Amino acid sequence: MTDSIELEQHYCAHNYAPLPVVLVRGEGVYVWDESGKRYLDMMSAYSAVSHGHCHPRLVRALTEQAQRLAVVSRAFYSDRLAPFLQRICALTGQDMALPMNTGAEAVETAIKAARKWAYTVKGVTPERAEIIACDGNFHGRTLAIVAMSSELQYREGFGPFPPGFTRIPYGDVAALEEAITPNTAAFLVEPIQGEGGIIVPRPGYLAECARLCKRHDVLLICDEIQSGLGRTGAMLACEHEGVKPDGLVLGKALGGGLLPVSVFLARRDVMEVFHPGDHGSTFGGNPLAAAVALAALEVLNEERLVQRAAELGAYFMSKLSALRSPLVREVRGKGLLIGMDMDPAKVSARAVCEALMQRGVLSKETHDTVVRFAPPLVITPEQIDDALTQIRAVLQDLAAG
Ligand code: IF1
Repeated sequence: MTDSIELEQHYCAHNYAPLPVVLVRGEGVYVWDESGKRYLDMMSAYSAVSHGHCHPRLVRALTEQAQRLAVVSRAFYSDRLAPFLQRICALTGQDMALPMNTGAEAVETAIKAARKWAYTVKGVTPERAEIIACDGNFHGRTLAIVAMSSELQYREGFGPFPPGFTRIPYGDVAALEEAITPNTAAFLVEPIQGEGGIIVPRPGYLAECARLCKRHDVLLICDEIQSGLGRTGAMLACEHEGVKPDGLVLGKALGGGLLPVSVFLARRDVMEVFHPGDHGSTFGGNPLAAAVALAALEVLNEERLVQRAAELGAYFMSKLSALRSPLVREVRGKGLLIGMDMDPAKVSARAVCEALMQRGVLSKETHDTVVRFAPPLVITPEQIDDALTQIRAVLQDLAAG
């Protein structure tokens, strides 16, 4: 075992079980370990590195801004925040934005906005607002967010949880209709569930939910922290359904793979429930994050990363399906958010990931059976072919073994 692994195991909380590889450098779709071995990154840090590792244009934006002005708090204006928020509102069709740092912080912001909108605009009885979420959701790790989780491990030992959350089966419109009450403030949903195992709902699901929410004056809030910013082959996954939500949460790739940037976006009447002093964050909207996020949005456009995700994702999924491995139950996903669901009676996703690591491909299992393939959107067809060569070999070896 290397010193780095021993040291990290000694000093770092064991809240993850990392694969036994110590990464020291990243460039584009590749990362290198301390022995100099190169790996093709099929994880992109859970879709935070859609632009590729250390994208030169983004590193330049980071370093130039860091030498000018980095963090001033929002006690003052800066010349960087408005251009970023203007661009992200134009790209998403939302009226206003509230900048935060991590995805969970932006989701918490959405929860607070929905509740305050319910009390002050919709007229819900004070302290009685309800937010509906889905089984298999993942929206972050804070106590209010984990209060919505159906994953026992995310909840065990962390109660008591704040009230006001209802959960329904994912993909079930009738269950949503059933769950809505006069106190319902919002329906919070991932257009495609990431941690839940790359679950793509049937076509029409999100659009029907949007119509239902409109009919009952319930805010539809889409968590696109993982599915957004081109990952599924559209700027936002909800665009595949022609849906414009009342609220939207973005994060991960918004920071260009360099630093945490997230944002809650919404209709003006929703965002205007926030008055000075209601909510905030030391680093939220700092000039450094805003400069990098604006550059990340520009690179997304200039390098046609959304179109690449659509074209290369379709190519990758068709080739994965064509492997016809007896170990694979299903290949599913959208764009370059792909899950290969393994038959647990035959092999674990962890074993596949460990074998892929030996062959220079880095991925991570989600929910025991699913191997996630979510490479940086800058990946080339040749690099996908290289990955497929290794994936095919691993599946053949494991099937033979
Ligand atoms: C972990 C995966 C999990 C997210 C969606 C909000 C957040 C996330 C749709 C919170 C974060 C990360 C967190 C990380 C593992 C990873 C993840 F789906 F991407 F694989 F857990 F579900 N909404 N997802 O995916 O954003 O606060 O982390 O910036 O916690 O283990 P964050």
